[in-house]
Amino acid sequence: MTKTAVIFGVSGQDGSYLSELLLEKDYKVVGVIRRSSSPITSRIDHLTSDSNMTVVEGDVTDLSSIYSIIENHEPDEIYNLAAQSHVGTSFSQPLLTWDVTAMGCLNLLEAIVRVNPGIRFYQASSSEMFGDSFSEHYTKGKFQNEDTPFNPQSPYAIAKLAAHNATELYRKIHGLHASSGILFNHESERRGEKFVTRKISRYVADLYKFLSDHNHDILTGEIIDYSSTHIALDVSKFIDTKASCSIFPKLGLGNLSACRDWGYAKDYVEAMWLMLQEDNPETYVISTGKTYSVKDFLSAAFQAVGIVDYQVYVTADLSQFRPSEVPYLKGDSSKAKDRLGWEPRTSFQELVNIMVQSDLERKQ
Ligand code: NAP
Ligand code: G4F
Repeated sequence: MTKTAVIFGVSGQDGSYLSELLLEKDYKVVGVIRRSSSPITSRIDHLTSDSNMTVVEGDVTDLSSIYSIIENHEPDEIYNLAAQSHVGTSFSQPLLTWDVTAMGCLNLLEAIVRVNPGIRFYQASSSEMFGDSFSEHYTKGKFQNEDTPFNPQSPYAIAKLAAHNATELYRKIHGLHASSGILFNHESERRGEKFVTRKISRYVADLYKFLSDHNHDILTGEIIDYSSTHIALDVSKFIDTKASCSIFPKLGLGNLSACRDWGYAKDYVEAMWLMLQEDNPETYVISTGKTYSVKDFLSAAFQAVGIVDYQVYVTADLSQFRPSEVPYLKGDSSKAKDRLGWEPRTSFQELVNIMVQSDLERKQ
């Protein structure tokens, strides 16, 4: 029988990949978007002609809209991906972050209990909840897993932790099939432009385009034909670094030392779906098990277009440093591997290349 899934947060990075996955699996997908004065569906526009895809307006802070959606569409599964998901922004907008990211989840759980407790529920929890805690003291390994204590370091993480706790509590006290995925950072060519990886991949593509367009002025050595731009092209030997970085605006970044466990979003939405297919609801860490610094990402992204000395293009932007930081994330997703058969498929280098390549194509 055809299943129906409602996705809150369908217009975001993960919402778009999850919609694709569920449509491939012959689900009817009901995607919930917020009312907006301008279009916000660019990530899902390619799906809206599918007869199994419906887009409706709603908001997780508005319980009446949640009731209507559940009553009208009678979903088998609800995925809560809706959030104010930018950690930096949560310091300047803590109350909004709380309302959407914490209360939004509670609203959904309450609606499920009252309308149909049989609906399976996925909560998008976050490795950000671990904050500055890792399990070295507990397991002698510098990684986080389902047993690592949480020590949130931002209003966003506090809100996510409240939602995570509520999901586990409603599982216990109401017997809901409510699962929580503690997902580590996952990126893609659809990543929001304010997150550090996308900020870097876009900059690299813009810089590359600039260097190509201005080859007569700032490139030294042989003038080359950039019309067949591809990622392996080594531009480094053609660049007069001094000249180009004095003309092209630098990339302003905050803390470059933070380490993140970066995976590919397309791999991660599969784990969300797998959790809801299990007989029992659970909490799972989803990660690659490898960690890289922001500096490593910078270096890899610039090298993808053949630029070795990324440092000359980067400058400190004080506004990007956070009042408190999560210094180190590295997840252990053995539980997901054992129980769900889930493993990441995309390496760090592949991820960087996918993102830079996509931004280069967008620029051509
Ligand atoms: P994203 O691109 O920022 O998407 C968030 C989605 O939530 C957007 O569709 C947004 O709509 C929607 N939204 C915001 N406020 C809403 C409201 N009041 N009512 C309904 N929808 C609302 O985030 P993502 O990267 O896809 O992540 C998906 C979820 O996983 C988020 O909850 C995020 O916190 C969590 N998470 C992400 C990562 C990661 O590395 N990507 C890791 C762990 C957890 P608009 O388009 O209108 O803004
Ligand atoms: O890309 P970010 O903003 O991601 P962050 O803070 O790790 O949060 C993301 O991952 C979480 C999972 O752990 C999600 F729950 C959350 O929704 C979001 O998707 O920052 C990554 C690191 C941070 O340490 C930040 O301080 O990069 C550092 N950074 C340095 N310069 C910067 C910048 N971050 C941003 N956004 N912009 C900068 O210019």
